[in-house]
Amino acid sequence: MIQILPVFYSYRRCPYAMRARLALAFAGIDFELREISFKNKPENMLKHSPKGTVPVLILPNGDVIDESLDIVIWAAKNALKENFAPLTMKQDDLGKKLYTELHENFIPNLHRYKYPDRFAEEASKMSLDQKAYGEYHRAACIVVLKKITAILLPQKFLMGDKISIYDVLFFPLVRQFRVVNTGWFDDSIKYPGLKKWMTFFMRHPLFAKVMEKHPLWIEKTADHN
Ligand SMILES: N[C@@H](CCC(=O)N[C@@H](CS)C(=O)NCC(=O)O)C(=O)O
Repeated sequence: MIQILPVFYSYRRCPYAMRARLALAFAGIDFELREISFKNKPENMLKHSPKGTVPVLILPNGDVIDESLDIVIWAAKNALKENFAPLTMKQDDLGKKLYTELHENFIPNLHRYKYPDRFAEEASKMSLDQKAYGEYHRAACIVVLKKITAILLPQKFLMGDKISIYDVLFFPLVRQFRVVNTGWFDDSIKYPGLKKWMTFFMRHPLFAKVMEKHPLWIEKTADHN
């Protein structure tokens, strides 16, 4: 019997694609990974999702899910393994608050910490040089990390003792914050709850699996269907 797998358009280092791959992996859902280049996006991907961002998941029935949050929720709802707590955003107020904090506060600050050179005008309005501007936004990220740490102190994961969609949604972004300056992060951020949580994911065999390198997907005419 030929099994038709969902097709997943991905970019290895993209934290949004990462969270979606991780959710699918924790849910035990297999997929055909197609690694793309942003300079030459596959036509089939653009046909199904003209906005041109990864991740894009195309289900065997033709349904397209092209927002990482929706893929994570879909994975949770269709999980084949019981260690993924299938929560949805609507069911949980703390989760909703965390998600808003991540997207409206942490990510914009992370972006400015990571790419201060892209915000020269903003920095000059604040009378800060590039370094000070980056550090200002790094400090804003730390405020969020402290909140996460407080949640993680008495429990293993953000929603309790089981991995939830919120862990999977947050982890790749916190990891990205770390890799902006790994040495500084490892020396300066000593929050035990947060570190334990990060280590759990970083050392998890499924994380290693979803971070495996794949050759660039070469599109053939037949894939345009
Ligand atoms: N809101 C989207 C954001 C995805 C996103 O921004 N992906 C970036 C890569 S990290 C992308 O595909 N960019 C396309 C480009 O740079 O051309 C989601 O969560 O799925």
